[in-house]
Amino acid sequence: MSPTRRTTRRSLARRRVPRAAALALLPATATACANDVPEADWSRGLLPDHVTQEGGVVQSLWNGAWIAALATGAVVIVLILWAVIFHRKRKSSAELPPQVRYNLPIEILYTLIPLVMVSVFFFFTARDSAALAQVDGDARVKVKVEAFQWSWRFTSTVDGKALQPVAGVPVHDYHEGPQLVLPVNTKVEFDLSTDDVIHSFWVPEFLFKRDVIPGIREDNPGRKFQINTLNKPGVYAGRCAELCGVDHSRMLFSVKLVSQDEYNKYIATQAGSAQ
Ligand SMILES: [Cu+2]
Repeated sequence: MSPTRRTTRRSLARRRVPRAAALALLPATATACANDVPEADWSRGLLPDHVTQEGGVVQSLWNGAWIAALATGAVVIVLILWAVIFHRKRKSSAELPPQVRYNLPIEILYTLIPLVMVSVFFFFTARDSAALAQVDGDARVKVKVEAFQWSWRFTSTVDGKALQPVAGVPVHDYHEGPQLVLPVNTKVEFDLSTDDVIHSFWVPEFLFKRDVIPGIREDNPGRKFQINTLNKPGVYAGRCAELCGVDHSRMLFSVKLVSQDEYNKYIATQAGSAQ
């Protein structure tokens, strides 16, 4: 290579490397800028930090699934490389390596191993799904969630007394949407309903979402779910996760977790206007 060509290449690389680096950083910075996207963290497998006990169940299922998937992937890659390296056709001879078609023990083995793996995945998924779908009915706070095109109405009932409903309009920022105030360290039951189209109730920090489907009767267990809030006060973004029309993306709300004391003060201000 001539010295001039080498310099051109080097300067080209000098120009391209920072550009590539900037491009690689783009997803990270984009995440940091968007104000309603929870901070991603590799230690949690990119899930947001959960604020409910149930979120902990999802997080551990997620971690377990990744560990199992990566372990499976590693074993498969090692087996492929082993076959490719040690059992390839040699250039020196025209003969094929020994063929193992219709080898019954091997076929039984590679039927049984995936069966066992799928059973293990199924067991943990079914166990955790059942736990997440569990509704005891004795929650201190019960929230009636009504989804509509394109916002939400939240009506909390605390110790049997209904508070004034909180309803919103389509907004660009979740801080401006309707706000559901909930106490920390409390069991909360949700009842989801809608009169128009399918929506989906999603608070990323709950690590949970549930479709809100019109025409589902009140006694259908699919309408309800419960959470146990952790002691993590803060304001968390919520959104509709089912494309439901032109202002779907503006169907934003927030959940504010407050201390028990603060919640009791909040109830006092809301109770007077309750119906
Ligand atoms: Cu919607």
